[in-house]
Amino acid sequence: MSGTAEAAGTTLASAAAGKGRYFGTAVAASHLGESAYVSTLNTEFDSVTPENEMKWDALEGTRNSFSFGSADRIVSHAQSRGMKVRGHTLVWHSQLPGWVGGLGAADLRSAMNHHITQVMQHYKGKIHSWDVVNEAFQDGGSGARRSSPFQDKLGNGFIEEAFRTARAADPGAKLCYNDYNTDGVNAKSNAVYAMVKDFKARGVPIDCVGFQSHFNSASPVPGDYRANLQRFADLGVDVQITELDIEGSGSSQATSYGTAVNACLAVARCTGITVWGVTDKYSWRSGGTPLLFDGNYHKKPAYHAVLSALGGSAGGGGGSAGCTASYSKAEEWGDRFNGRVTVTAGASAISNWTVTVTVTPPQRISTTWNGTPSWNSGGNVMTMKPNGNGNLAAGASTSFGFTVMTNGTTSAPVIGSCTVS
Ligand code: 9MR
Repeated sequence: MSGTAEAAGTTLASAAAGKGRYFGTAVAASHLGESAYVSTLNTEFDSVTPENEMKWDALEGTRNSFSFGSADRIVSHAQSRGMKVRGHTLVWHSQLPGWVGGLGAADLRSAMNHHITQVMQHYKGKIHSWDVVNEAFQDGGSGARRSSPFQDKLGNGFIEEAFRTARAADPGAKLCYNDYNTDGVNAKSNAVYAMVKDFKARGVPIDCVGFQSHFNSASPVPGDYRANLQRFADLGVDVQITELDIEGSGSSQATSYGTAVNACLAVARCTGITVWGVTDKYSWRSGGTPLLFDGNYHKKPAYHAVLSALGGSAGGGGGSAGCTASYSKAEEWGDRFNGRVTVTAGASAISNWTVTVTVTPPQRISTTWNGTPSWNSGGNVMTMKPNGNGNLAAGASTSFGFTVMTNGTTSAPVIGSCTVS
């Protein structure tokens, strides 16, 4: 099918494809003339989400006058490269032109349905999933709907109506509800869960739920992220990570990214991951350097952690990290399994290295060999260094091993990127 380099899982998209998932990014039409941006996009990703170009204000700033130019540029770029497109977003309280808020209820209803129909028919057959309704719930503990022209004038039923209109407009597109702060189990995600459950029970057309997954130190990857994705999947919808970014740097950012990717991989109906931009320099919160490529399009430790979690590998070249770490499972018994991490030096010799291994509690690492471990206070993150000297010639490899007591949880460990120290 694809070339040998791709088949080996040397890019995010090819590694994710090996796991039956897509790996996408938000894209801005204004950067499609920048060659480093485009080559990173084309090499690493197989799905795109227009970051702003399909929002209501961009497409229908004036009533019934549609401007598809910028969004079309993204869609045709994607189509020419065989990438999927996520549509974002049809009905949202933000980036909504002023004229919409000025309408009375009956007029607003017809404007909403007209907008959905016109936009979806324009892109019919070209969008794999649409965020039909975005961010309709309030933050905090109330579980209430967020105030918006749609909510305030049409009531709760606007969401259902939007999904029914969307199904009629493009029956081939998956229809998603998308939100943030719904990544773990909490009052807001409980409210979305109740809505999806009700939609499924009553036959309201919904196919997927998007979890935006904007994380930082105040809002880290939740411990019950996987469990939350799974409970939605169990309602009979696909789940997608739609806007992933994690503020931070270095190995802690890398570990968080690995955890997020592993959560998706552990849920059979988690069909793909989209990160919210290609490079830190164009991120909506660039100060937090939340993405996988730095401002010079160099791969960050977070990139290597994602690639490794997806089962891919940068190969012997090592990239900018100086060394790479790859994981394989070895022996397995009823209550435990052995893991092996192979550390490979990059283009230059190295004399020391560090790799983190994170297991999912209640898993515990009981034994290690061929390395010197240290532990975080929770006992689930092991930092491994070489025994004695860590000299490795350019391209040379060594490996260490460990035994994971599953305590009922079989998830694979998350291997942080290899750092030369
Ligand atoms: O990344 C988008 C940024 O360029 C826009 O200025 C902003 C305007 O609201 O929207 C950002 O994208 C948002 C997305 O559409 C919905 N979820 C939250 C995203 C980050 O704010």
